[in-house]
Amino acid sequence: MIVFHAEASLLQNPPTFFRHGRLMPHPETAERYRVLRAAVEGAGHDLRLAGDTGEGPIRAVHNADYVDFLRTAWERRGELKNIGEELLATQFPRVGMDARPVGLQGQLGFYLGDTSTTIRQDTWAAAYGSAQVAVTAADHAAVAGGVTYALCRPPGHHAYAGYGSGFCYFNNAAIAAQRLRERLGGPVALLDIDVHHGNGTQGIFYTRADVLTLSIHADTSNYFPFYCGYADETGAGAGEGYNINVPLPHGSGDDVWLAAIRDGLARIAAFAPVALVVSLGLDASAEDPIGALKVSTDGFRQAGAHIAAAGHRTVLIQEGGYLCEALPRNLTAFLAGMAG
Ligand code: Q9C
Ligand code: ZN
Repeated sequence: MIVFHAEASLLQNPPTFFRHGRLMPHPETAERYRVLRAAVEGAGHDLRLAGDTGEGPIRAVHNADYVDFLRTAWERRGELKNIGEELLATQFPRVGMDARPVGLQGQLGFYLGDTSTTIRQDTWAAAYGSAQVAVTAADHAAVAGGVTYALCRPPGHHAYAGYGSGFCYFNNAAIAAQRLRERLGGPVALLDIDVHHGNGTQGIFYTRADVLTLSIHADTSNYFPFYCGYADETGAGAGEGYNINVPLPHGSGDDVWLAAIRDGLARIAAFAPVALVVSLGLDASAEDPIGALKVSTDGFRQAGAHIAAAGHRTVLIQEGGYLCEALPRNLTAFLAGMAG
């Protein structure tokens, strides 16, 4: 399988984040890229560096003011006193607080949704490079068809049009889906099997009927992203009926997860898309350090086989999945399942 990647994924390596009253190791590290890349190299896949298509494909999904903020925030750090290695929001707007402040501290809360998603020296370079991996994979798939894997890092599916959150800055899967939509002219489906609800992706396409979004995830009533991910979120306006959420009970294993994937693929087949984008989180693993489901390595292999059997032109976008012994073998098992 052709695998696109970018060395920029080695940048922006947050050591810690503040949690439960202490500094904890940050799960979303550059080491994830090294481990996932070594896994696909070891499995004999065809690795290629992503190209650079500029900011156009990013701006097709994200608001211009958010893109500009992300590019310039670190350079603006002199606006704040005594700044350390990262810029972190201290206030977040609530519903009804809609004004965009001019100063950097207020904008950090305006453009970043939580305290685990910060701005560091190389955040822009890493997020931009990750998005280019998604665009390159989509462009390849638009021409060649088949299955392409985009080894994106940092991940993307918690990023909305106007702000980042959940370790995500640019929504790589949404960028790929929009690119395929433009290049192929037909409807595109997005299947998100990361253990976390794909809330950013849902938000980006919520009022659109031309991109079907379907997320299978651990129930969010006591799990990130908490405030959405429920089955009654079905889309709005022209998009009514084109967003599907499948929350699963925590601790669910292969049977429940694979049944949800099979049902999801049936819904997607009925939509008849010209391309499928898969938000491929590997954090549904039983061994994932921040996961909530119990999917096995063979479960990932079967998931790949089911998705391949659906027969769509497919772009796989790497999302979450955190360092543990099973992480590299779950990726190679999924890709082996896709390859048949
Ligand atoms: N103990 C993705 O998988 N909560 N994002 C962190 C850590 C945020 C996950 C809690 C989880 C975001 C792409
Ligand atoms: Zn996740």
